[in-house]
Amino acid sequence: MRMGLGLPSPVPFSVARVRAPKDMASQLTALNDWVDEVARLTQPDAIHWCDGSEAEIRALTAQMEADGTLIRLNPETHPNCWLHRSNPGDVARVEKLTLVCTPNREDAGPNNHWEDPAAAHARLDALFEGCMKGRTMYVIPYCMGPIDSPISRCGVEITDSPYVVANMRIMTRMGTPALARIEREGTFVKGLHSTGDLDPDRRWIVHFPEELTIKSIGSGYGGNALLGKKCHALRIGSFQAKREGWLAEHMLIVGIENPQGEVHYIAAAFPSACGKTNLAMLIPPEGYRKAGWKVWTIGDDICWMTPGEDGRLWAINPEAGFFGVAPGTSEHTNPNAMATVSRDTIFTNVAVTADNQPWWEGLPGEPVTDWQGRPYDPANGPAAHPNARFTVSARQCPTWSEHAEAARGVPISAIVFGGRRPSLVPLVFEARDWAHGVLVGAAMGSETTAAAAGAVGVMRRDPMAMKPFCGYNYGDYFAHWLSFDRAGMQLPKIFHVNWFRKGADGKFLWPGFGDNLRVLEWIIDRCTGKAGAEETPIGLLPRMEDLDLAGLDLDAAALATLFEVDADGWRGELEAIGEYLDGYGERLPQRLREEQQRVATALGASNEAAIAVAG
Ligand code: OXD
Ligand code: MN
Repeated sequence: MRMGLGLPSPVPFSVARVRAPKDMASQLTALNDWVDEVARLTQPDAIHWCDGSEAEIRALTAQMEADGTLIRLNPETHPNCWLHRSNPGDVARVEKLTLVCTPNREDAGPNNHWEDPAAAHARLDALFEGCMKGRTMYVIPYCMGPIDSPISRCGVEITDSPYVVANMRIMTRMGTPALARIEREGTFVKGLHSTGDLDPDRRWIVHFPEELTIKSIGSGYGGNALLGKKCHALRIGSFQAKREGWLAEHMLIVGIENPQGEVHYIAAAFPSACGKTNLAMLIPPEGYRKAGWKVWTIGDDICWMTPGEDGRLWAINPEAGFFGVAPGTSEHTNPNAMATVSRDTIFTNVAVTADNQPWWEGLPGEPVTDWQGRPYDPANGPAAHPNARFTVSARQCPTWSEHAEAARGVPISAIVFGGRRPSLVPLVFEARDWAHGVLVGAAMGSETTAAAAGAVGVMRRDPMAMKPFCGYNYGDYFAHWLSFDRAGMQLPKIFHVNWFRKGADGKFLWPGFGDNLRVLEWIIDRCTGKAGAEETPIGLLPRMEDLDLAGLDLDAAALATLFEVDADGWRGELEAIGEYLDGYGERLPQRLREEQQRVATALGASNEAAIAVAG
């Protein structure tokens, strides 16, 4: 085997090793042995250990430009920005090919696709055999979370995709410092990835939580291939979190600074492509801006929370970048994201304009080439793929908070759940206590989006927005959430929001985006005891006077709908929630069932068809 660089000359790599550095070698035997074992199986032409340096990424980018993996975008308008066109059949996560393999099937739960671990290893290893012939194998040591945070965890991804290396460099703390931490800790998550032949019939994303191992083959798409993200930080992470007493969640983290200079951190779970990135970078409405409100971005997708000595939940964003959905992102919806992606960004499956700028639906201007590289023709569908993405360092965001690097994380004041619910679910309500909040999260539903392969716009239950990401039985996961309600804890309050309520004309009733701050203000004021609320069987709702609606162009009928509690509709919803929870059988904690029954009973006792709170 040639242990070279696998790069076309004259592009030099400053660091190329066939084993971890000598001074670390004794502690890194397990890593070296695993790399040797993978190399024997996959038979790459060359092995490259990634150090994360500037020189390394420059060389790799030059190589990808030379072979067409990356196309340079307009350097005047978008310096150091690149377009990657994926295989057209490989554009999203594929849930039906994503498995959680625990020795006991029940431990993976009905929420996961399962296979016996030994059988899965054998089947996957047969696919990996010789798959890197003619390719370079990259070894990527990475750290999820600030490099010196006790909440962070490390992993090593082995991949044959330079595109994955370039993305992992943005999305994680990758390279030499991560290798040093692995040496100190002696433990890491093993992730083996190959794009294979991209044949969907030979595509699998397989997790072995008890072995802290991931094997992914046949896809180069972010959620399937950047193994630090969904595979490690959520599926394996949630399993580790349960074992170790913390939470790994599909949540953004945003800091809201009020005019008095106090910052409250909110962690919010929404299913994929439901606006987490927009909320994490929200621009306050003008009146709020003038009054001195500010928003600070910690993370837009994943949150690891652990109890601190003070009993509060402290959170880090394990990621270092954003892998955001491009379509719909614009100066109107998210100016901060637009500023963030104006340089040093990898765009995947976007369209391009005549002057070679990235383009997607929602932007001004005209595309000339679609995401597949064809001349743009509306008859072929959208110019950009609906799940087109940008990969960019979080530090480039104008609202990036330096507390994103804080080793102990940030204290969470409120947890918010939300989904796309065109009917029934009011704009906002507060759970009356932690157990009720866990039920509210467990009962979450949302319409599906283009972030995963399959039908779009279909309502499905997505507890805590973790349906595609919970690495173990949801019944045990709900029990884990409930277990935080214990002496000594100062738990955040839990809320539910619905930005997606529609009127009879099918249009959204709530303006959303920056105006969501009006709702967040009420949430924060509830946490500090400053705002009032009205009790209803489904939770606490703001009264009109509790929300700042100044300057909003909303008619009385829209407001009434946004805050109505339709008791009949909710009785049906509670029944459906009960049936859904029953699917977890014996693993469902009794406490959650009791909570569902408590709310159902309260609704049953309310004779009115509609409970008016908007008075
Ligand atoms: C994502 C997703 O990419 O949730 O964040 O699909
Ligand atoms: Mn996500």
